[in-house]
Amino acid sequence: MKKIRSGGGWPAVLYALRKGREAGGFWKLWKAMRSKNVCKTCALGMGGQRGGMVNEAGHFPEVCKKSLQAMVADMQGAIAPDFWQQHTPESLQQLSPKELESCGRLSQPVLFTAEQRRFQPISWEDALARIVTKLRELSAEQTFWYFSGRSSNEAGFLLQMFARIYGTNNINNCSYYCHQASGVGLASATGSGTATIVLDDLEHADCVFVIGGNPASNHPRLMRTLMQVRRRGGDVVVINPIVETGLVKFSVPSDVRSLLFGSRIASLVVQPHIGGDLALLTGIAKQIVEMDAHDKTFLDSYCHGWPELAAQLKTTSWDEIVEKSGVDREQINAIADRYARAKNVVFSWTMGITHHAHGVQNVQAIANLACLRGMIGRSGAGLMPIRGHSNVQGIGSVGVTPKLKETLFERLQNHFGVELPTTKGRDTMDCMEGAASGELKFGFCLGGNLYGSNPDANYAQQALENLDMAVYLNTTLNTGHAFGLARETIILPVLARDEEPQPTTQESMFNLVRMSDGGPQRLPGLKSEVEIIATIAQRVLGNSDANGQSPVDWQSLRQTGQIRTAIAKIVPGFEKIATIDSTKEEFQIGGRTFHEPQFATADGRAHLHAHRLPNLRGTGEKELRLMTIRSEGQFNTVVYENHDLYRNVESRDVVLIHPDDIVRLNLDTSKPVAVHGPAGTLPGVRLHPFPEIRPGNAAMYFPEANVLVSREVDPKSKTPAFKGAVIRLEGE
Ligand SMILES: Nc1nc2c(c(=O)[nH]1)N[C@H]1C(S)=C(S)[C@@H](COP(=O)(O)OP(=O)(O)OC[C@H]3O[C@@H](n4cnc5c(=O)[nH]c(N)nc54)[C@H](O)[C@@H]3O)O[C@H]1N2
Ligand SMILES: Nc1nc2c(c(=O)[nH]1)N[C@H]1C(S)=C(S)[C@@H](COP(=O)(O)OP(=O)(O)OC[C@H]3O[C@@H](n4cnc5c(=O)[nH]c(N)nc54)[C@H](O)[C@@H]3O)O[C@H]1N2
Ligand SMILES: [Mo]
Repeated sequence: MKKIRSGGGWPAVLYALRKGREAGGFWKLWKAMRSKNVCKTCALGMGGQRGGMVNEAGHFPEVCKKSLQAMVADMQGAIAPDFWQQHTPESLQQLSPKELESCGRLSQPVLFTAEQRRFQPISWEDALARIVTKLRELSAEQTFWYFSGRSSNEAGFLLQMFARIYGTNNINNCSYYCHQASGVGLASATGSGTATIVLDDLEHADCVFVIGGNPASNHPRLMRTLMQVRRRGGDVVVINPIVETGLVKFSVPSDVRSLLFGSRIASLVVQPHIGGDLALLTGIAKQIVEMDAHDKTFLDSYCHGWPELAAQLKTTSWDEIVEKSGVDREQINAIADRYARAKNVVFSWTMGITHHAHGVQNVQAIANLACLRGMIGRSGAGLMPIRGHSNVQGIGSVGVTPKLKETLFERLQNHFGVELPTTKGRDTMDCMEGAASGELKFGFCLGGNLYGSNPDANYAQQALENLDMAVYLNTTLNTGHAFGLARETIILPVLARDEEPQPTTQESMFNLVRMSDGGPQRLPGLKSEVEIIATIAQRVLGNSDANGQSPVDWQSLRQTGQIRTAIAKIVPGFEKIATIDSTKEEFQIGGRTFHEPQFATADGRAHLHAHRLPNLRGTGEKELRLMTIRSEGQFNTVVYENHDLYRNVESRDVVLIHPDDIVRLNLDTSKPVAVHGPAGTLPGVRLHPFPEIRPGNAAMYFPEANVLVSREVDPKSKTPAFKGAVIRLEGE
């Protein structure tokens, strides 16, 4: 394989043409990509009413490989009718995530039973009747409801509302395995759990921190913005245990100069140890104060907790900071110098920050750092968690959380005249544990791959197998359909958002609510998520107009416009969604973007948090710290390509390890190793010498490496430590 020296560029352009062929013609794909629907992949916010491939600042064309991949996957033909005769769950288990995805679109409901041990197609009527019967049989507290962030606000709102009226708060979304630590950390600092800025602020920044993420591969459309920061003479500071090729140099396909010559992205790359960020961020803060570069007026006037933080920074020694971060004083000073001289600073971060047992503290430390120089609560500066799924933020906003915010709870009760449960509700890991213990008997998954996204894959399999019934609403097959099989498992095929008969809405990571028009159905036999949910709800709870059993008119809630009317009245900040059908006006949710130093906390101030530094893990003689990461050619548990283009890795059964560690651990690169992790062992793993990673640390691909990762979660956010595992390698 030819070594890649920059991200993006011609390979990305050629890829688009190739994908066009797969989709049955470039123009067909182009038309699909340009339709007025929100992009299906990440939450950076493309598409909607401004047209496909247009970003929130109106820039066109904005496109990336994975949005093409996702589109082409949805344009596949249906799974062949004889597929279910040919495949047993055991044979599906032999297929890779890539092969499963390539089987085609799910196009008819199928049922698996433990007695028959195979799937068989069933009618919609039969599928829905089985689900309804089971829900009537069980008590609500025996059920849980998992949502991925691909569904619409309307489907999310409707399903959580049904589950609550049915009687449970066991409602959660993939955010618990993703940005939950950002939500919890930000809410504790600013009073709102989302980004404090809009895209335009980023366009005015002269320094952007990219911490614990690889946007070149996972949010490539951010790269144009980062390129422009450099062109304006600003700094991009990258904090990552890996020197990611695409963050060093990137060719932005939609910019001629960049496409031809490539653009330098990072002005400084600093490599902490995995889990070393809290120490590093503390070190930068300490240095800023020692330089007297902090904004005392801002701290005194607009922050709470400065004296405590100042004291903590003072008493935390430089030795401890350097040892626990793995970054020396000179490098810490180099970051602090850049921070101190910048006028408008944006801090961005992703999973390298949240996937830790101290993820919330990591996020709070970033917020501390921003507050230290008054880089929050004004234009051009602020905090930006770079979200994953295209609508993961919206799903959370409209109530897909175990406990509802008080206003939402009260308004939902009053609007529909219902009484909702006041129980605590279970987060995602708690649901897995409830399934394993037998307390939970039924799981309903609106999209996603609950099995594949879990740590401790063997445990996840056993937990799901222990359920009486699992219901999966999906577009394509994934590993969850092979390994996450309850005694009775029903897969329901759904329409993707650009095939929906009615408009739906999504929320971007910049708090902008956008509308997708939907579009023609590509395959017969599929139903919209909203239709399925409304049907089940109506049959389980009864309809208000039919027999008066339920105060809710589920029949009318098949109309997404009716759901929006309810959302407008119930969800604070969403008032404008009521008229979006006629106005087509996409809008910013109020009370989240802070351009004034007036925060959504009880006292109106930003809250600072003082932390003790956690011990660095994996410092034993034979140990390595492991992060489980994604490649550019996958979208979460869906693998489109086996090679990792930017890291020059050809297959996924590898551990990325520094050559110094190969010597230190006395390993032989020609032989496979067994990787021992806290939850299990993975045999037959090949060593991939990788000088770009900080020695002492290793990387493997998610989801294949999930058997190794333990169920340890951050106590505050309940997010698993997907990046904080300690492993040992053993020659085979
Ligand atoms: N192509 C593609 N795009 C995607 C996705 C995808 O699967 N594929 N998934 C989407 C989703 S849901 C999400 S959440 C995002 C995820 O986007 P990212 O967070 O960028 O993805 P990961 O691969 O989990 O993150 C790994 C990055 O964090 C670094 N890292 C790991 N541990 C640490 C640490 O302790 N400290 C620091 N500073 N860095 C660390 C790794 O070296 C790597 O560069 O991407 C979204 N976009
Ligand atoms: N070890 C390790 N584990 C991780 C991570 C990690 O970095 N390391 N990352 C975590 C993160 S950040 C996340 S977000 C989770 C991902 O967790 P999930 O969101 O649960 O998983 P995905 O792989 O994104 O889900 C893919 C499936 O969604 C379905 N789908 C696609 N579009 C639609 C649609 O429009 N409607 C419906 N109903 N279904 C649709 C397809 O059938 C596809 O198979 O995994 C987490 N797990
Ligand atoms: Mo995510």
